[in-house]
Amino acid sequence: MINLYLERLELREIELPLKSPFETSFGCTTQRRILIVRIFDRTGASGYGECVAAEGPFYNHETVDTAWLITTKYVAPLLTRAQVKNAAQVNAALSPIRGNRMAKAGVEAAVWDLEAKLAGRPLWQHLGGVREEIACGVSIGLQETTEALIDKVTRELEAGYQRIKIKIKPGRDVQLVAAIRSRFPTITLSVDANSAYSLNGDRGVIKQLDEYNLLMIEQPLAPGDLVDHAKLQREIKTPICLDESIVSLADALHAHELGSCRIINIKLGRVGGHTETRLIQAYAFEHGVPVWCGGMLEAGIGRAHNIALSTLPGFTLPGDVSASARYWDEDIIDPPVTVSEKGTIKAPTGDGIGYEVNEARIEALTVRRETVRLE
Ligand code: OSB
Ligand code: MG
Repeated sequence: MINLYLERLELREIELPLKSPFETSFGCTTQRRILIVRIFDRTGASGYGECVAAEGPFYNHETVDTAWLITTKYVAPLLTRAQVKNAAQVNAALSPIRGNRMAKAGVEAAVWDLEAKLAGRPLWQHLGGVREEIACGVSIGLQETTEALIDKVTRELEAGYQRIKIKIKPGRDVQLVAAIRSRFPTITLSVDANSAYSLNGDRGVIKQLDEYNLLMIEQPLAPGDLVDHAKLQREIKTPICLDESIVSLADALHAHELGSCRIINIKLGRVGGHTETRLIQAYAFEHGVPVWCGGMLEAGIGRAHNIALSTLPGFTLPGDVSASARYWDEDIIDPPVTVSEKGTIKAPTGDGIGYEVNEARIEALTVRRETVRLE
């Protein structure tokens, strides 16, 4: 393979309003602030990444502003010093930085896109993907009323999505699931609590949820509570899926050995990039733990990276990666991501992320920019 010579990193913040507010147990998002990373090599070729840090430190500790600082002040200098020659070296080059995995992942992903483009093949193939089509589900936020929720579920099922996930929080959980189940007794349904419950305080509610034939209960307890998740998993038949708790291969290994979950949600940003994603999926695959790709309300570049990684062998469950039109009036890639009637997305055939990045639209949406040299 040809060597990479990275020349500069260009960071931008764009503002993109969501079509409708997205509410979880930790808060409500109406407008996204999104960091776009573009990395150029000496020949002028470039690759794109999207940093999935949110506006506030509520899903995890990172934010758009911390990711900006970490990227320009620490990630770029480490990358410069390491003189990486290929994308697989970026993860190790950035390992001196603790945490801040979303900041690292935005940059790492851009290098992977660049490398795949230089190699002249789709990123999904470059990463070792094995399927040309990925299975899609949707994540539906908390709604004003139960009727509004049922309406949304109905529409997403009509669109063909293979799995419905709803957000829950204490006080808005069992009755929502019961309402959906009485209307749709057999659909593939799961819930995501984003760490809103505690083992001792909420055992009763979780045991009630256990009676609704859910595909999984995602992240019921706090991110650090692998031991409590293991206790809970022994008490319920529904598989626990961990999201926030798993930020590395080591976490996946510990969670599996403790019995803290039976399913893992992998997010590119949360785990720090494509290299860590591949390590986690390979470990999970070897140990019979299904994985799926989560979402962070990404614009098109992040969505394209999610599509690519979802083609890896372990990704056997429908993910949260869905159509651009569910989020945005107009995405920042061409064509936008679309979903077939059977609830699938076709992996693109073009080089790298495989979607054209709409540079004019990004320019028009940019509110902040900075360029850092990498040589
Ligand atoms: O926990 O999966 C989550 C969105 C923001 C933060 C955390 C989560 C989510 C989602 C939405 O569930 C997934 C998506 O549609 O992008
Ligand atoms: Mg989640």
